Amino acid sequence: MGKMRTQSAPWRAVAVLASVLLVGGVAACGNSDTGGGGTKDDGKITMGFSQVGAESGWRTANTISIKEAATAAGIELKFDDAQQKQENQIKAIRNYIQQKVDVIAFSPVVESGWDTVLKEAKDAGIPVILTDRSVDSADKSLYKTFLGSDFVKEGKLAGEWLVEQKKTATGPVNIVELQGSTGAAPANDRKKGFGEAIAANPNLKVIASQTGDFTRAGGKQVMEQFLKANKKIDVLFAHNDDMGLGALEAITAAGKVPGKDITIITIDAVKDGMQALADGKFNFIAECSPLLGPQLMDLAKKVKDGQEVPARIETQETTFTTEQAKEALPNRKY
Ligand code: GYE
Repeated sequence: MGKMRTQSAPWRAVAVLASVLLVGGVAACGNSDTGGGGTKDDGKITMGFSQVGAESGWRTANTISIKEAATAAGIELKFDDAQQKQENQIKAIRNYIQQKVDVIAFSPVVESGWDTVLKEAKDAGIPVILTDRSVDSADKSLYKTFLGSDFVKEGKLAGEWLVEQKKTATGPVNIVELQGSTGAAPANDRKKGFGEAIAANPNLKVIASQTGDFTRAGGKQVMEQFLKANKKIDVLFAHNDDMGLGALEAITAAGKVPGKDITIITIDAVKDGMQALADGKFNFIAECSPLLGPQLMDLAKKVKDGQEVPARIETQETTFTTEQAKEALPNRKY
């Protein structure tokens, strides 16, 4: 998984040949203003990447992975941080189209509202790769592939663990949920997967569910409200580690012991989250890997060459208990 290809001489020759063919194709679409078409003919790939923001430890690790992988693959990366705003992402994508980059890749902050700009990229002959998060566009020809996690599965794994933990519970188990950013695929899907899994035990009830925007500050603030409004909270399900980490402060400030008085389940498994799990403050984490850079660069090369790529590439992931976190922590990369 995620093998990087170096620019060996035969590879470069293939790339040059492919790009010559591709330039011909693009020029034929009437997309040429300098005779060079929508792509450069030097065999070098330029990628325009629009990142969601810098809201979490996951995102930081993802950005580093993408930048490092681009350098290692010899791909010129144009990078834009959208500060969690769709309008900024659309602006960045339009800039990349104007600049005639070879490939556009992005992690859509929300699922809806991309058809127009994706169509503009398609009309300009620039392939688009979705990474990390997907879009809800009905027209699948608007992008080449989606590389990322199965967020429904992550929510399900979190819920299934809880069902097993609480299988002997005789009374109601009150759950509060910290959702990710409103409208984001991982927020929608993790909520869905978790909800479906806990339906197996009628004692498990989500009594409050609100967005904490995937940030520590958001997690802390919303958890404070949850604690004020609800006397009995047995479980916190946070859609990412950062919100769970923020909630720890609110829980401690309220005089409760995280991991004991309140069972805490999160998603991501970044180092700080894994440390909280190893310390017994969190109880379970479903992993979501941010190390998508190498696979993304590999895909960019293939797409630029006009090779067929699978429409969906799923990231391999696991889950962690406290014992497993203690074991995994020393070698954790992010
Ligand atoms: O879980 C969260 C981040 O899209 C998978 O975004 C990503 C999510 C990740 O802010 O921490």
